[in-house]
Amino acid sequence: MTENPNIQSVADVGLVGLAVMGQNLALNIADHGFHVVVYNRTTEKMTEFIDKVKKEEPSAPRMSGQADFKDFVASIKRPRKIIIMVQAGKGTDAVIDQLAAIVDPGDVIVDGGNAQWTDTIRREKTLRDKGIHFVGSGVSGGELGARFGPSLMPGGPLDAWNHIKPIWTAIAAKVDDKGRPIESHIPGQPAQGGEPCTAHIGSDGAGHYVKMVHNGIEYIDMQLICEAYFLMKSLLGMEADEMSEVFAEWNQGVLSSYLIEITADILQQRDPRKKKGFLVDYVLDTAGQKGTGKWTSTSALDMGVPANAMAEAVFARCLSALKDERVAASKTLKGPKAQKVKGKTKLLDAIHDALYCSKICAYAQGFQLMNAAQAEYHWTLDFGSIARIWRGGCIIRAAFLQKITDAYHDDPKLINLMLAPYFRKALHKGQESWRKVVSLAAENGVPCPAFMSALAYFDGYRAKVLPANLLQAQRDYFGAHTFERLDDERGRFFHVDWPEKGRPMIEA
Ligand code: NBP
Repeated sequence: MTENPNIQSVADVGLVGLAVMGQNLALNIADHGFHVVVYNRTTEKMTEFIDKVKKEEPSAPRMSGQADFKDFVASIKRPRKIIIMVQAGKGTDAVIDQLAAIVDPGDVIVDGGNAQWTDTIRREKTLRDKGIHFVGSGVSGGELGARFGPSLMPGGPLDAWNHIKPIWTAIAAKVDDKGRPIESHIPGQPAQGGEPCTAHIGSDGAGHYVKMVHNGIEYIDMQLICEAYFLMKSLLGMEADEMSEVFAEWNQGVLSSYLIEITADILQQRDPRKKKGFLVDYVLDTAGQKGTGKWTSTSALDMGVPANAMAEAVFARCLSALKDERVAASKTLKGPKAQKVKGKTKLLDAIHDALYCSKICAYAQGFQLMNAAQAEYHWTLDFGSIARIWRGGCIIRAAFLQKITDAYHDDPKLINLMLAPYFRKALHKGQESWRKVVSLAAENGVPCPAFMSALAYFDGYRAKVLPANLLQAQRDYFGAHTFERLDDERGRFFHVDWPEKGRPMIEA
């Protein structure tokens, strides 16, 4: 690259993409003492950002902007470290192509967007062939996480990780020795000490895969909380502020998590427009989605992993989006009318247990999926470490994750989280209530698909016998797909000519 002689290579790191995530990540990096140079395709956004930083941010001396792409690259110290925070997909490819044409072998490009892991595998290989390091790093925690400490899931060559490790460990969320987040939301005064919520996940697309599963778990975690809320509302007639208190109380126990905390907060907010009632009761009941939940479920289907509850959470959003159809159907498709249930405290405790048991199943599915993916893509994933870096910064941060870390620490070859003694005990203790809640919901016509599929997963996983004998017989009947026999060794396949249309059965 022909460099502009007026540009000095002073920046420790460069960042491309100044929408909400890029701006916040740049500020977080500068807060930690690194000099960041930023670039954005639309130059005005960059100049506006730099002007604002100069006026308001304590880290301003460590932030600069460049309008010209070559000057931007030239202003970074070698080996260059360049973070991309642009729209996933075509936007990321466009920036990588621009960078690949001018950076040098040994430089490190980091994609912090929500890339699909297969794209990351492709990009890593293309850049490796040119001698350029590529890291696909999951960044979780939304805009606040990016600003004050996200959970970071980097994948790629170990060499590349070692280059970005000082920055990544500095800017990541921190947890104390009990796994509790240490937070500071004061610009220029980041949280001190603690264990950083980042670790090298594995080669090429491993980081983005794990981030995708994080989002899949986020979908089901949210759906389960919404079902608990809906049961309280439908079967106990509770008002939002009363439910807020229940969630706040649950946040002190085994369910303690960011999502339960924000639920308690949301439910107590009054409507700012009407000045009466609660805001949540005015929010239209249709949920959007950006695709990572769908990717997780598609990946589970591709690999034959029974992540039914995770998929259910995606379908629940799809069903919610059919608002007009649902309103019309509500007038013609009849079902039971939800009856108010007596024994409020007892039912609330049962909903709590149903939520906890379903959550265990959801996480079991997420980890089962990552286990299948590591075999498929030749990664070596450390599940204890993954749970550890999700304890702070990210949307699914929860006290619960420490128990997952402990479970994999005790048994690194654990094949399903439900089998770990701690979780097995919790499932045994909570299942009676869980079943009661699910049957009450069914009897009263209250939809709670995630509670139900999680329970079906639990019962299916622990079933010595399933009706798949009949299913396989059906397959052999119409398609000669063969079957194995209970009274013969595994791997021997049989076919019979079934007595279709009166023919006698012939063992083939
Ligand atoms: P967006 O995903 O909305 O992307 C906007 C940025 O991409 C702008 O800087 C825009 O530049 C740039 N861009 C686009 Br669009 N096409 C480009 C191209 N062809 N070449 C160069 N730049 C291009 O921003 P975001 O919400 O900050 O998210 C950034 C990344 O982080 C995404 O991959 C997202 O999925 C991921 N992520 C987001 C969140 C979140 O909570 N928002 C959380 C975790 C991860 P312009 O100004 O010139 O249009």
